[in-house]
Amino acid sequence: MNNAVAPATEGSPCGAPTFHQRGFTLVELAIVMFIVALLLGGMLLPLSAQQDVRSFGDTQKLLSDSRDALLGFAMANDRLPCPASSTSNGVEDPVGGGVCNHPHDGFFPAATVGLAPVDGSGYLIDGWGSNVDNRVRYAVSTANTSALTTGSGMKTAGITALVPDLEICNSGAQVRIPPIITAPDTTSMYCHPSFRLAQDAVAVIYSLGKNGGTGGAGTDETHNPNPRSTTAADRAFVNAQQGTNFDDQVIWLSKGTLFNRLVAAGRLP
Ligand SMILES: [Ca+2]
Ligand SMILES: [Ca+2]
Repeated sequence: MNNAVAPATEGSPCGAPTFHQRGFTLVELAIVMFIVALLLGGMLLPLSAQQDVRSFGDTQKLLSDSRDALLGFAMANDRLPCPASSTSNGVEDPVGGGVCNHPHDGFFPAATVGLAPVDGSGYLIDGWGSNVDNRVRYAVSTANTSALTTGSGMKTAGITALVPDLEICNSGAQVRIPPIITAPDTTSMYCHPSFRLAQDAVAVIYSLGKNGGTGGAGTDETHNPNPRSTTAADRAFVNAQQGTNFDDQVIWLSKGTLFNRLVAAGRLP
């Protein structure tokens, strides 16, 4: 007679295998949630930063396209367009050019030049949003009694006599008041020569950047006309290092580039 008995399996009176089945403890749940929170936080920050990079890049490309559009307009019309005013719906002011009503504190004339994307009022908007603070700004030189914005004005003045006068400083602290200003001239601000990026620009195109709705009154941004600027509009603009106090995106059209294209197109001299 075989009296051998199969060894009992632990916890299984009838011999079937079982597993320990229990839920997570509160401590374990807390640890898991903590790790998930860390992972989500780590993902959200880069996503926000990625959006900023995209907006910055979109705006840079838009500004570059705007400069190309100015060149195209100049070749077709023998002049640059005047900036749009805050009420002209993206159309240059005045229509037809000549002496601009807002040479240093206007908007890119998207409707006149034919460039998009525009907001509901016809203004070109940057990559940071679609409200009024995202409208692309544009300034043009008034040199040679507005020859640059007057039909055939450049040809009449002569290429060697044209002296476009918009200045770009790399620091707002270096925008200077000339020793002598002939009243009522309010457009003679200039850059200290050691802090000057350009002094012969014919046009400046810029975005107020990510802080367009809140910034603009700092040492650097206040020199680029904006809703919170505390300085009068003038011919000097600032393109400082990108950072917490300056996020405007500024490009300009040099006289060399403009004249080169006009000569190549047979419009000058
Ligand atoms: Ca800004
Ligand atoms: Ca200025």
